[in-house]
Amino acid sequence: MNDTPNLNIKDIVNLNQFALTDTEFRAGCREVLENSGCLLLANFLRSQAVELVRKEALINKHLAYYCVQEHNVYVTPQDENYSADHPRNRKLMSSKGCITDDQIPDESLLRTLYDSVEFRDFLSAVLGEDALYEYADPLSSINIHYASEGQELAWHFDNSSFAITLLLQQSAMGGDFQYVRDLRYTTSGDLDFEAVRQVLDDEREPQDLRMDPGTLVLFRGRESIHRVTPVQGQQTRVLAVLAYNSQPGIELSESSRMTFYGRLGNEQ
Ligand SMILES: O=C(O)CCC(=O)C(=O)O
Ligand SMILES: [Fe+2]
Repeated sequence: MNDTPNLNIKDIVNLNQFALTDTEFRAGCREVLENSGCLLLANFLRSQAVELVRKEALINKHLAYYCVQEHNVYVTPQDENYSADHPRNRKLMSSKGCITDDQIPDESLLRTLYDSVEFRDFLSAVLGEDALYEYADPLSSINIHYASEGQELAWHFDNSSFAITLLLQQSAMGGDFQYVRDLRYTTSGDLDFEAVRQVLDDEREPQDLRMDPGTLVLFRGRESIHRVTPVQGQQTRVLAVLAYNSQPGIELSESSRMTFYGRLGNEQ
């Protein structure tokens, strides 16, 4: 027997607090995202839903692919015009475990939420997109990230213009999401290397978002440098990433899939 009850969006999201279809609520969320680069909705998921999805994620943790990646903050190849310790090139280490969309059960509440028209329309309105589409490859739409003791995501900018995450389990200490707003481009359009250097050398205080499980985060990760601090303690930090595109038919690049998942998803 399937022990996951057949739930829909109203059983998953706290709709009393977050009126996803309400125009004013959407406009308020959009304003916060535009003004701060980040929208954080605590208690977005109902506690029963968090518990179900968290348990499901822990059951599947053994499937995770672990990658350790050396990267600069732009996640790009080195630029020989700058020295190795210049902010453009400085090498940082990140590590995490990840399970992919095809490893998430068909009946998962995460999938119900990801596919929900009400939720997608809400996200589109807040992000200012006409519509949002799932990834065309079988791996990249819904991911679950696991960060165990000592693991961290070092300072970086994302490739994608927005990110949507749901924290499922917090670590006892560390595992904080931190960001500094508006760092990628200066008004003149240049990369602001001095500001990045200050962040890397701990000379600039980041925003620290230590959140509770069930929190939804929308984030403009291409414009704001961010990281997840090293996890401390035995409890793994578990986070769902809901990835969408503003165009249909897009696959995550083969090189990114190999780096983050260790496979392409079309083998067998
Ligand atoms: O784990 C998080 O909260 C953020 C993840 C992130 O920045 C990323 O996957 O690029
Ligand atoms: Fe990121």
